Amino acid sequence: MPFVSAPAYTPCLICETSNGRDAVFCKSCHAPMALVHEAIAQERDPQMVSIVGDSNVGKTVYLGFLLDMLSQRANDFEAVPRGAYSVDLQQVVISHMAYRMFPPKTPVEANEWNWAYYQVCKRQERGQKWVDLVMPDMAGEAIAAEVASPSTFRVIKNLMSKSAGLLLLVDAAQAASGSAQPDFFGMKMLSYIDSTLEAKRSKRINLPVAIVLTKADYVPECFDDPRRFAEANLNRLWNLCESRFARVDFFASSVVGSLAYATAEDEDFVTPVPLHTALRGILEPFEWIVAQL
Ligand SMILES: Nc1nc2c(ncn2[C@@H]2O[C@H](COP(=O)(O)OP(=O)(O)OP(=O)(O)O)[C@@H](O)[C@H]2O)c(=O)[nH]1
Ligand SMILES: [Mg+2]
Ligand SMILES: [Zn+2]
Repeated sequence: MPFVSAPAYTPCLICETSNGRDAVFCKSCHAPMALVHEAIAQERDPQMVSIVGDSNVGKTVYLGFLLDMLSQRANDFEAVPRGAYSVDLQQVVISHMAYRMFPPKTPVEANEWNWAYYQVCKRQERGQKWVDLVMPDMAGEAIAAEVASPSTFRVIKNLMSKSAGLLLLVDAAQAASGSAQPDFFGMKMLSYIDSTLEAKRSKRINLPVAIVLTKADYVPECFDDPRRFAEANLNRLWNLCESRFARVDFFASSVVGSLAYATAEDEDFVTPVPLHTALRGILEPFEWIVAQL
């Protein structure tokens, strides 16, 4: 790779395409080039943890609160954002929720996604464990398009092949209501990962996958036993996990304590209004992933 060491060019952290030194986004995959500059300053290869799931499962909300909890040093974690852009997502989510609104839907264009680059430290009895994490907030529609026909969104493919851990978000409320959509989406996602990683048929995939059942406030029994809930309501996904993935665990999460519903006379839809924030099960799946790294 002749360009890599040439000072006028920098390789993208995600897809390794050479970009001009002043490029803001990678010309090939639209990942922010600021990630590269942060990574160079760290002198350590960052690890990617990807948050995937269908549109509207709650990825933006989950990731925003996760980053916020980390920066408030929850559970002996300490997190340092690298670059001001890393704080944007957290800020969008927290400021919307303070006004009792959910944040807007993530745009499908990759250059409009928020990326967070955090140095995260878990204090343990035997010293500290630092991990450099890169977490993009991808749009569910883009993920669905990529899964349906691989390489539509190259950034997603590159991220998946480089991820050290995966958080797969699944809408528990939708699954509990009898819809098969979450189950099928989860299956498609994992079979996409399976083929992207090109693991041998005979061997199970080692990538740690945390399956997060979101909106569990609608289905409280989810918190009691997320595994049992998944086995009963997401049986196809459950079976695929058992046969192809060596490290999987199930978690339930929710960000709201109570909801109200609002509508206007000239509107034919109902908007959920988060009356107060009550975080449950946000940190646990992340903690599990960090322990697996
Ligand atoms: N009851 C409840 N609703 C939630 C929760 N989290 C998210 N929601 C609802 O789910 C909607 C979608 O959440 P987002 O985080 O924007 O979903 P997303 O996965 O980022 O969706 P895309 O950006 O389209 O991919 C929100 O507007 C809320 O109505 C939760 O913990 N409990
Ligand atoms: Mg989103
Ligand atoms: Zn790139």
